[in-house]
Amino acid sequence: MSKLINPQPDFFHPESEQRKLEAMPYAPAVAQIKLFGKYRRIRGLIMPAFFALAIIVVIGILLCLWLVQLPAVQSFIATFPCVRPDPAVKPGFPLWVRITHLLTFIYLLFLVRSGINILLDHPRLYWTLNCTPGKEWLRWRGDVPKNSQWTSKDDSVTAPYWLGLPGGRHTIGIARHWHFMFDILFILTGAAFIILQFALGEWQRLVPTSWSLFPGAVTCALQYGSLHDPARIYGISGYVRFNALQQLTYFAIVFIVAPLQILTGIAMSPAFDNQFKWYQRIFGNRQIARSLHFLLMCFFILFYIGHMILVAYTGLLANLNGITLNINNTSFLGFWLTLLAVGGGLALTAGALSFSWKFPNVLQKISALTVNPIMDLVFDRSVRAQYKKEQISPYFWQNGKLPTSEEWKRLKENNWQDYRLKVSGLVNNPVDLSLEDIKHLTKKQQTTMHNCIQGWSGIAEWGGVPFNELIKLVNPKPEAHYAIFYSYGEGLEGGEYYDSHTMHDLEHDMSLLAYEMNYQPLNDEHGAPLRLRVENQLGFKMVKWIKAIEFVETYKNQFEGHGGYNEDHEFYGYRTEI
Ligand SMILES: Nc1nc2c(c(=O)[nH]1)N[C@H]1C(S)=C(S)[C@@H](COP(=O)(O)O)O[C@H]1N2
Ligand SMILES: [Mo]
Repeated sequence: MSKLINPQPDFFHPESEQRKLEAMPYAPAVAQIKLFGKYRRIRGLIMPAFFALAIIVVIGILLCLWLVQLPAVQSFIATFPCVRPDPAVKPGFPLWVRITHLLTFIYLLFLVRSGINILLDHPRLYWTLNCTPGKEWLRWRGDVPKNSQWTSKDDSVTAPYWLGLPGGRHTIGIARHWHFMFDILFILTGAAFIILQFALGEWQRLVPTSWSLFPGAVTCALQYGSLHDPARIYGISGYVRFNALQQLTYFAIVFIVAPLQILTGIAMSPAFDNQFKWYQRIFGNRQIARSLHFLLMCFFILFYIGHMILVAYTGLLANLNGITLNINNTSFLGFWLTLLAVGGGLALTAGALSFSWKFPNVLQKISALTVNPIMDLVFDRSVRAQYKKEQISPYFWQNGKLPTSEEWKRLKENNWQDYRLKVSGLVNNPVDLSLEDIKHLTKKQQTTMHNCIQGWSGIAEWGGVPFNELIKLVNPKPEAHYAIFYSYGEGLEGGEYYDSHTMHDLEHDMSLLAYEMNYQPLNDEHGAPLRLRVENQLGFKMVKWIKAIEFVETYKNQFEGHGGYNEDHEFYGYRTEI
């Protein structure tokens, strides 16, 4: 098991911001939204927004009070009641409803907390496919300094412990394990809920069966807005059946918002997008899907707040007794049970957080055993998509620390004349290739989308030698199952950067050793003189500044044994190309 790296809080810890400041030009951590073409600090907008909301609420209430006494509105209310009895709806909340309700709440705690971590790893949201700084509509970092080596990892913001899962340190690996595991539970539980609803003939409580629900919901809004409780007016509480507004809202949450959240989540998957290029276009592109995924999360949070306010307003104790124990009285039992559930849910996420930092490798393994097989069923991870020259991104984020070794600098000074790519290990014909040798091999060019695990993507043209050519040249032995790529560059926490790939991925005709990007020789930031392109994989597996390649039977005895630098240090999954 790899040793635990000290968490390095930075969001609320100016010291490590200071560290970044010393290291390079500074993009400050500050939440901003683009309004009328200019970035504005969210903090400065909170008070105005709060006052605006308060004014809207007051005006809304006055408006409703005025409206409900108009004769025309009164006849509308009489024609379209907020709630009417329906013998098809059985009163009360059966056990399976109460259990799925509770579980979904707990899942959402995990999903929101880990989702915030994932979001903040690339703390910028776009409406465009190109992730060009300055084009974000929402961001938690300032401008990217021009002509600097500000990398996407420098750009990541660390969520505090109380907020992120796991807060306290930049590590999207652990956050993804939690997020994906709970995605699966969320989907399974949601599916069970929907199936049970129909199988047990209880769907009438939720699924609208009449258009009159819509005007009925307007009546409910007028009644709530004029500070009346429809349950009292009609003598039918939510325990017996939902009113029109409740029914439409809950229906939308279960049948529209939650599925949309799942669909936008899937649209962010590079593997899925490679396989079904049409799919991300449903939402526009994967960055729009990412923005929508975030907005839907905000919607869930706002819904939860509104839901709790109304639960309290319409009879807190009775409501909580209904949804916890399926009893319709005003004892305090349901209230305590609800506090227990909320506290318990938060305690579970806190436990998960501490587990993450104590046993990151156990989590990595659990995720590999649960998430991977399911993803294998759903995704064909081997498909790669090509793009057109016109689609090349004007801005392509850089990631990883530029090599600082004397050796790399010396080679660069001499224009790579002395560069030798050492290819060794389980091969019949080990070779040392100069850059010229490599350029004399077959050249292949392709335009593809690079997807960094952190959330950004970029389209670029890559030119280089198909990896198959190298395989032909060195003739690997049958027991060679992986190739390890060593870099001149160091990882974020020091030590050699490396990663490994399966022969299967490397044998694909779009796997390249690239020496060209966008029709130019590879520049320093993007991996000079030689980098890897394995187009069905995420960015972190595309080792830059390649020093040597070794064919091996297993990666398990290399470094920490998880197959790559980020797998070792940030606990990424091994085959995580979803
Ligand atoms: N040697 C080395 N290679 C690396 C990295 C690194 O830190 N060191 N970062 C990886 C990550 S996380 C990404 S997203 C891509 C970024 O490639 P780019 O800088 O050309 O965008 O490089 C990958 N290759
Ligand atoms: Mo990355």
